[in-house]
Formats: sequence, structure tokens, C-alpha cells
Amino acid sequence: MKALHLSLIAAAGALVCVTATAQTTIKIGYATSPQSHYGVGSTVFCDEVEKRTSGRYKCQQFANSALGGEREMIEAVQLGTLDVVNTSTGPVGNFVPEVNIVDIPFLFRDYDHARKVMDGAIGDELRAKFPAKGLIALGWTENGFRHITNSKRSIVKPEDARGLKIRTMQNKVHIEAFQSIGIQPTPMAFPELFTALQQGTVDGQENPIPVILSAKFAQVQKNLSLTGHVYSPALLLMSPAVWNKLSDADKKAFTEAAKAGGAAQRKKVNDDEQSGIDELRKAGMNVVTTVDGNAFRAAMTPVWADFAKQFGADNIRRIQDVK
Ligand code: EAX
Repeated sequence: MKALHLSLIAAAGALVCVTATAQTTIKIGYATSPQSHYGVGSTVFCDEVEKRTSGRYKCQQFANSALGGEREMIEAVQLGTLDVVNTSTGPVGNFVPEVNIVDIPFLFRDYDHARKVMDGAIGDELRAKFPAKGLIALGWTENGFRHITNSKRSIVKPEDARGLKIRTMQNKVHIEAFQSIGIQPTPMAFPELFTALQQGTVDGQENPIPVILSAKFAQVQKNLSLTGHVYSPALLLMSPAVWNKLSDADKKAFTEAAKAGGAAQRKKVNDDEQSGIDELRKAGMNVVTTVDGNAFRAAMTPVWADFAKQFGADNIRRIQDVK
């Protein structure tokens, strides 16, 4: 009787041990706060992963660039020292050059157009380019349309921005486009940006409203011009070291979770755009809503000819033709 009792206890113990050890922690990093669009998207992704894998996988989140800038985090995912990053496409072109096509200024008409392109055949084709570069593109999330802020003056026309030192992401399309209208682009990793603005190392920067809000740039920037000059997609990138160990069912679970995270992140971008302008005005920013978009497009026409050479005029037109 005693022996049976002991073997039952041992069996129960073994069961607990098996279940306890079966849970795998997925480390995920992103640039902004847990309350930001990236935080919301990453949290929904993580909750869905845990739910769809019956708790066999759970996330540990590293917000606010705790693991370094986006480029650094992408390298870490490639190396397998980080499992997942939720990153803008800004620095992604340094790893998968074809992706830079979506960072061409004034390529997208509005959010509806941009989201249709990213969720359609073109977005799928771009995602398929990542495995060859040691990265798994789980799904598209979103950063938003980018606007220029600066500490010097209101920007309505391109000539108002001429000569300003503007921080850019490490993205050669953005750098080339800004140079073409007389701005001095200063590529810099995001974690260094707030201090650079505070110390006047750069005059300004450009980011979507959700980032300007969550990074509290109103504390170090006086002027915001709603240029909407670039649509900034984002995506969840996973390390092949994790992906290759997943069962087909779990691969499906992670991909579906990424879709849910992307939808939640886009909704947060919509909400921030809805309420953000008033919030930034209340925080003391001079918000210019009368930016001459046509003048900016016209000023960037010469550089567009170069982008057509780089990415193929047909590829660009294919994106523009998406309805
Ligand atoms: O993705 O670097 C940037 O300006 C990005 O917009 C930011 O890291 C969020």
C-alpha cells in the first residue's frame, strides 16, 4: 500500500515537473513605452501566443529600447540572442534592401491604401524575402505616417526646412530624400534621439504622432508640421532559431498572433492620431496643419526618378495602383 502511495506521489511530481518545464519564454523588444502603439501591439501578440499555444509559450517584453535601437535588436534576432522584435521598417533595409521601397516619401495616399498594400500580395512578397537574411517576418504591424518636428521655426513649405539638421532613421531612402530638399539628415538610433534634441545636437526629427506622444518630444521640440511625408510600416521579426523549433501548429499560432497584434497596433495608431494633436498642443507645441504637401511632393520629384531606378518604376507603380 505504502509503495503504491509513493509511486503515485512520484508520478504526480513528474507530471508537475513536465508541465512546468514545458513553458518557453519568448523575449520581445521594441523602441517605445508599454502604453504606446508598439506596446499595445506586442502585448496583444503575446497574449494571443500564450492563448493559442495553451500557455506553452509566454513573452517577456523589453520596452523603451531597453535592448538597444531597432537596428541593434534586428541584429540580435538574426544572431538568436533576441527572439522577437517589433520594429519599424526604418533600419530593415540594411538587412533586406527590397523593403526600402515602402519607405519612399509620398508613396502611399493614406492609411487605407498603405494597409491594403502591406496586407496584400506585395506585403507577402516582401515578407518572403526575409528568411534568406536570417529573419522570419511573422506579420506587419504599424508605426504610422511621419511628421517633422523642430525647435527652430514653423515648416509649411520645403524651403522652410532648408538647412535644418533633422535626425533620420538609419534609412538611405529617407536620407536621400531629405538631402534632395536641402535638409541636413543626421541618421541616429532612436535611443539617442531625446538627448540629441535636448542638447540641440540636431534641430529636429520626424516621427508618427504615436511616437512623438510616447517619447514626450513636446518637452524638447516647439514645432510640429503635419507633413505626412512617409508612411512607416512596422513588423514582428522572429529569430529562425526559435521558428525552426516550432511545430506547424505553433507556427500557425505565432503567425495568427502577429496578425492580431498588428490589428491592435493599427487601432492604437488611429486612436493616437485622433487625440494626439490636441494633447501635443496642450503640451505647448505649435502644430502646423497647413503644410503645403504639393510643394513637398514637387520638391522631391527629382529624387523619385532615382528611386525608380533603384526599385523599378513598375514596382512603384504597382504599389500606387493598389485601390
Ligand atoms: O519605430 O527610429 C524611429 O524614429 C522609429 O520611428 C522608432 O524607433 C519607432
